[in-house]
Order: sequence, then structure tokens, then C-alpha cells
Amino acid sequence: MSKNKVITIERHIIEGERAHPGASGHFSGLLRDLTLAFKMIWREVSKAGLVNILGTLGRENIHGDDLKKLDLFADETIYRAMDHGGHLCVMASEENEDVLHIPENYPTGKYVLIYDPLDGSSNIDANITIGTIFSIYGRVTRSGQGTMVDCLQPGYKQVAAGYVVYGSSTMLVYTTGDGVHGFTLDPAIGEFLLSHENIRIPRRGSIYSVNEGNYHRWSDNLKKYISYLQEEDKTTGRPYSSRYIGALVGDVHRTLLYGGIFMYPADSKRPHGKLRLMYEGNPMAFLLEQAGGRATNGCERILDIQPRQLHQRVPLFLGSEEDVVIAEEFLQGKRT
Ligand code: AHM
Ligand code: MG
Repeated sequence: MSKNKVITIERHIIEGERAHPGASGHFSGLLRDLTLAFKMIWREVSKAGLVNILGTLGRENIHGDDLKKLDLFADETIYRAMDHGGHLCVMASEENEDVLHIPENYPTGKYVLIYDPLDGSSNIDANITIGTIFSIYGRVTRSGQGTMVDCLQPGYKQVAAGYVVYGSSTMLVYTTGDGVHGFTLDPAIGEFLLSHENIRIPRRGSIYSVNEGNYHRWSDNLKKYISYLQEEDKTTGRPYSSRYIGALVGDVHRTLLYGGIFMYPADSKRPHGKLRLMYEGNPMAFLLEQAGGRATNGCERILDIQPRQLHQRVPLFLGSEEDVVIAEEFLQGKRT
């Protein structure tokens, strides 16, 4: 008989909160509500091909990407699961230009939720991994409705972050600043069960992940780093293998488990990169650091960046500590 205890995410969250004397229960309530939303999204994602709900809605989101029906469903599901619990004072979603207020008739709480409801949506039609990303902060304003000020906090102030990867199995990976823990959904009982306790990223990996189609737009320093990764050198395990899904959650999940480096750099077309600091950079950086890894924009720790806009973009390099340090050395011209 297996020696492993069966631990649901709900129990894990409650036990984590018990370790903090004086906790009000709001935090565990918030994460419980979020988990319900994730299960509702998973249900739709997993039957998407069957019920033919795929396809564009004929309108574009604020970033100009095609807005798929599932993006909209995921966005609304999270908002509706979280608007009435009394845990949040404000939300922000990658699909919406402005902050999302709590309806007047519902109580407000002391937390802020920032989320990317369905990342990697260009992969939906091909049945490739997609995901949901979330980030939670304590509020800064004192009471009532939260504001933009509550949302624009640097990543080191996050109190929790995580993602759900809807892949060959569905997993929820999260941190509250006490390590990174992964839960696999058992679809038969509809519960996320602890499957990856205290995930640690290897100190160095052997995989790099980047959209190499942008090669000719990259800086010379970045090109030199990629050449370094491709060189033969047995002592450092090079050449590295290249893996790129083009869906952040899947690419980061692999990097977290296997090590190596994921990059979405700045280039001549996108001087600030493509990914968004608040919705993608900060939650992934918090997770990676909690697992013993590193996350940078090339010269500054992601979690230290003071955000100025909700949708600002950031060059992103994250992964194994040693790999990211070497990338920084190349990007800063200290290695050639
Ligand atoms: P999205 O938020 O519109 O889905 O875009 C974000 C996605 C990430 O999941 C992924 O890392 C990146 O875009 C891939 O971009 P590209 O196709 O330029 O490589
Ligand atoms: Mg996204």
C-alpha cells in the first residue's frame, strides 16, 4: 500500500494558513474560490473540441489579439467566482484594460487579484497546453473599493501566485512564499491532489526555450548567448536542447520541473518584450524564485521592478539559477 497521504488543495491551503496564528481565514477562502473557478475553466477547456465552442468572437481584446470564446469564458468565470466572497477589494485581468471593481452590493476585502485567464490561447485550436496565471497582493489603500494603486505593486509584495496548466493532465502549481507545491486534478472526483510537494528547480539545466523565429531582431549579446548554448562542451552539458511550446504556462512548467532557461527577450520590434509584468512576469518570477530559481529582465530582478502601468511588458529570462546568471552575463556584455 502507498505510504503517501492524500492531500487536497483545500486541506493544504487551510493547513498552511493555520501555521500563521491570527489568520482570519480570508486567504484560504480566496484560494478556495479561485480553485472552484479553475475547475470550471478546466471543464470547458476539456470539452472544447466536443461542443464546438472554439473560434473567434469577431472582436479583438485590448492587445489586438483574437479573443477566443474560451478566453472570454475564463475571464468571466474567474471574475464571477471572486466578486462576492468578500476577500478582494479589486481585480485586474489581462483581458481588460482597466481594473475590475467589486460590485457595490458585495463586501470588499483586503486582497487584490491579478490574473491572466487563459494564456497561450493561440494554441487552443491545436489542443496544445494552455493555462491560467494568478497573482495575489495585500491591498495598499485602507478601505472600500480598491484602486489602481492596489494593483501597481512590485512583484516582491505578492502574497501568493500560481498557475493552472491544462495539459495531458491538469495541474495547479502555487506558492504562498513557503515553497512551490503542485496538485494534479483527479477528474473523477474533481479534486486537486498534492502530487509535487516542495518543487525545486535544478541548479542548472540542459534546455533553452525561446522563439528563435525572432533571431534577426535580437541584440548581438543575446545572439552570442544562444550560440554559447549551442556550442559543444561536455563539462557544462552543451549543446542544450531547444524546446518551445509558445504557451508560457507550459514552457515555464517544463522549465520548473526540468531546469534550464525560458526567455522572451526584447527585440527590435518589441523593445520591452511581449509578456506582461503584472500578469505573467511577476507570478512566474515569484514561483521560480520560491523553487530556487531566478528571474530577470536582463539587468534587474523581475520582482523588484516598480510597475507603472497595468499592462506594461517586460523582457523575461527565468529558470535555473546558474543558467539565468550566465544569460545575464552575456546580456550585460560581461561575457562574449
Ligand atoms: P497571450 O497572452 O496573447 O496568450 O500571449 C502570451 C503568449 C505566451 O503564452 C507565450 O509565452 C508567448 O505569447 C508566445 O509568443 P510568440 O508566439 O511570439 O512566441
Ligand atoms: Mg498571457
